[in-house]
Amino acid sequence: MRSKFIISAEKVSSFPELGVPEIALVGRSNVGKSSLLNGLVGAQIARTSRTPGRTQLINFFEVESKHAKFCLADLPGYGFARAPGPVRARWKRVIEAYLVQRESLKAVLLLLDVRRTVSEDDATFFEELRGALTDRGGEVLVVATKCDKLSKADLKPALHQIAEALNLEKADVLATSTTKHIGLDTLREQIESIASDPRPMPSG
Ligand SMILES: Nc1nc2c(ncn2[C@@H]2O[C@H](COP(=O)(O)OP(=O)(O)O)[C@@H](O)[C@H]2O)c(=O)[nH]1
Ligand SMILES: [Mg+2]
Repeated sequence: MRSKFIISAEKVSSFPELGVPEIALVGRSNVGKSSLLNGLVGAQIARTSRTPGRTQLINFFEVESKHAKFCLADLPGYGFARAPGPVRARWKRVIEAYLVQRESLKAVLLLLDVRRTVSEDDATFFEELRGALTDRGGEVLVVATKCDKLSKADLKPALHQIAEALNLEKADVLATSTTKHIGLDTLREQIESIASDPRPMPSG
């Protein structure tokens, strides 16, 4: 799989026009977005960090595999409690502009830390995302991250909790770990299948 960093953009006018289907990663700061992106493409192209809330930009990466050519967009983390109001408000504007105006967007991966209880904010955000995506023929994939951090006995109920909070079937929550390479092949296949779907996106 070949991958390369394209651009960091903070406003709609700097989003790249790549002419390929796009899949975005969203989730709270520190949930593992950049790590998952690196795990999916098998290269350290997205910067990971121990300091939450640093990326306020959308980072675009172009990926080409045997089966598909697509773009991955690493979105800034949402919901960091310590961020001042204006920062959160700005985040919301950037994300909303992105979701509404990004015609090539085919799917959003919503990442949730498997150890955290899904909050009402998370559930609301999921519903909003799903509404925005299904309106345009896209989809939201729910990805539980850092599954290596729980014992086998604790993992099952944790995944169940996520599914229940979002009104999903258990099978709709994909368990992943970048450190233990869990779920990455499955997710990669799902992304490639979405990216190579010849059905055109509804326009407008
Ligand atoms: N144990 C474990 N740690 C992870 C995993 N994914 C990410 N991390 C760690 O979580 C921290 C935040 O990851 P990062 O990808 O930068 O999160 P982002 O802010 O959502 O982009 C880093 O210290 C990563 O090494 C995982 O699957 N397992
Ligand atoms: Mg990141």
